[in-house]
Amino acid sequence: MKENFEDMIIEPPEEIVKRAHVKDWEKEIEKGKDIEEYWKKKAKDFKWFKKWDMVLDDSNKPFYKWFVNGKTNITYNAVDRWIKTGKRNKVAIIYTSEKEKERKLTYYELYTEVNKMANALKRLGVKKGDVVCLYLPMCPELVISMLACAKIGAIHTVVFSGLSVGALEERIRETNAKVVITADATFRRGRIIKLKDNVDEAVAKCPSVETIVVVNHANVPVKISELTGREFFYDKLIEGEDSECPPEKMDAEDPLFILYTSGSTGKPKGVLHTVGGYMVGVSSTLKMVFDIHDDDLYFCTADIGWITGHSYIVYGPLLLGTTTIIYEGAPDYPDPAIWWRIIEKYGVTKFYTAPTALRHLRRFGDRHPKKYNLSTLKILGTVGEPIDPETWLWYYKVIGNERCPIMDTWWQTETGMHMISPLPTAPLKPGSVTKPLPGIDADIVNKNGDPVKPGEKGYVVIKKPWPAMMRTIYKDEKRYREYWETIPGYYLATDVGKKDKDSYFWILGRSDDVINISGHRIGTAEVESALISHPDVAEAAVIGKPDPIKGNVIKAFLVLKNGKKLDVNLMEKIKEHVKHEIGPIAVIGEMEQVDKLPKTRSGKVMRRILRAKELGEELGDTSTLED
Ligand code: 6R9
Repeated sequence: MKENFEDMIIEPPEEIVKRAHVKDWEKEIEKGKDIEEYWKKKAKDFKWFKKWDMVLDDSNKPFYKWFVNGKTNITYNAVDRWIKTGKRNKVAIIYTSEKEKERKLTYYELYTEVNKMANALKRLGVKKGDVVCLYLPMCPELVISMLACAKIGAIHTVVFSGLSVGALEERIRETNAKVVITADATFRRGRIIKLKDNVDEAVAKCPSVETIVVVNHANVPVKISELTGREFFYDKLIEGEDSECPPEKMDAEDPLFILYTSGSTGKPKGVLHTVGGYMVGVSSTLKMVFDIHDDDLYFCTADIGWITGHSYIVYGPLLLGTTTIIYEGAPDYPDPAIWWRIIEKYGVTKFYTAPTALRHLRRFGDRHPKKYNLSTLKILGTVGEPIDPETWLWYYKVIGNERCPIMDTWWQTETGMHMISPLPTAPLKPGSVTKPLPGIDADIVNKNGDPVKPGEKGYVVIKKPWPAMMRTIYKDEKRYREYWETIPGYYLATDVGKKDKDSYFWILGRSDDVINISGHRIGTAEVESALISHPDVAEAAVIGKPDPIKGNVIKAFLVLKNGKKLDVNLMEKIKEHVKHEIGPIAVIGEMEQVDKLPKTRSGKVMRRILRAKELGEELGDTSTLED
């Protein structure tokens, strides 16, 4: 944290304040102190088939329940209810891509598409509580499939299309998914990435899968064995289905989706979210933070395969009746102006992206954004990792022309919704996430749970439950409890942060063994187990190494088998292997062969030592080191 940025205050533009839903930021935070009252009011914006009996049930901590006994349906609220209003013919989704192809769906069209798919899923035998795995590129069918699942009460688990066979298989197997919906292929930087082939390979070892549905998305020929009655093309499947489908009356606490994310140890965790609280939390934070109005054109560049896409490309915007853009492709292809061109073309008003993309695009110079009319922009957002003040200021000046407040939103897959973030009417400091949102009680504490002094580093905790919080880790209650029991009573986010003299929060990074690469979470354990599954690798330890664009890359320390030497050839093979097991996001920047790894007496690899040595830092406490 640099002193000068702590003292730099950027006041909100008058125009923004005039229009804002929340005029007085501090007052709203005050109002949010009574969390039950605050979230109860927000819940009134939705259709409930039956009203809840109780806002928050905290009788069985940390298994909190929200809107107890309330009955609703998130798809009904995101789609159905708009077709009886003036939004009926409003564009709900604009799909565009690096090929600059376009497809638009109005709320009414989305309604009929979702209903057809929901009926098709029912016909395939999918019932309330069954899991459907979605392994799809950024395309309208992904949104339609998610909403169709939610409409009939099936639980969706979206697997990011950049993940590969190993990761896909693990997720299908753990969730016992009955149906997998995929596409022939996706494209990135002009390259075709075949998805159906990955599904074939993964599903071969997954007996739970009864049906595979394939979207013909990229016009790539695929093998499909229609004769077995097990594989269908998406278009054929929904052909002739009824375009009406009544919404399943879901309990507020019924599961909505499982989304896997990396943790510090072991396998990725299946974060489970439920219907009612998620709906309320996600849409009301989006409305506050991006100040959503009916005339907005909203563009979030995340992938729907991650939580940002779930909450703030699909559910949040549709629950507010907004037009949301889904973009398929890279930020710099066919040229580094593609996003700026999209902003100009559609007149985007709210733009939400990640620091890694901004750092990358900034490198190409100001001439790309300067070529396009970005004057429709009103509010900008960032998420995924800490944003350095220099990149923040570039975003503010060059993209926002010093007119658009930047919402630096801190949150996690587990939190489901924004947690620490300014509102558009807040005075900003470049690089700070400002303060916990109204209705959120967050703090920076030491390991005993006591607040630290201003300027001191500590752990980010949430002291009270919030509606969109995860309800458990799928099939692993113990790991869920760890979040709330490491510092008893508080939710431990495993991030390190500080508060400054004005009580503004600054997030510094993870406190666990999770590496943040271009805003993607990768667990050291996942990468290590992928490395060890290579036949020539005996032992492996990985650390995150700072990288100016990606935030971090992986450095792997390897002990090899039978006197093997780590030459260029073997390095390539190992990299390919990790790519196959996890996916191209697990970028291995460097590899080093070592004779042995530093370990504790109990045999745990001390990554801290490796990291300190690598980065030329103090080794710290080495008393537990075995050798
Ligand atoms: C939404 C999302 C969560 C981790 C989180 C933290 C980092 C996210 C941030 C941020 C600093 C921000 N993170 N937003 N760090 N400032 N505005 O990214 O979810 O993929 O689960 O990652 O990302 O370290 O713990 P997820």
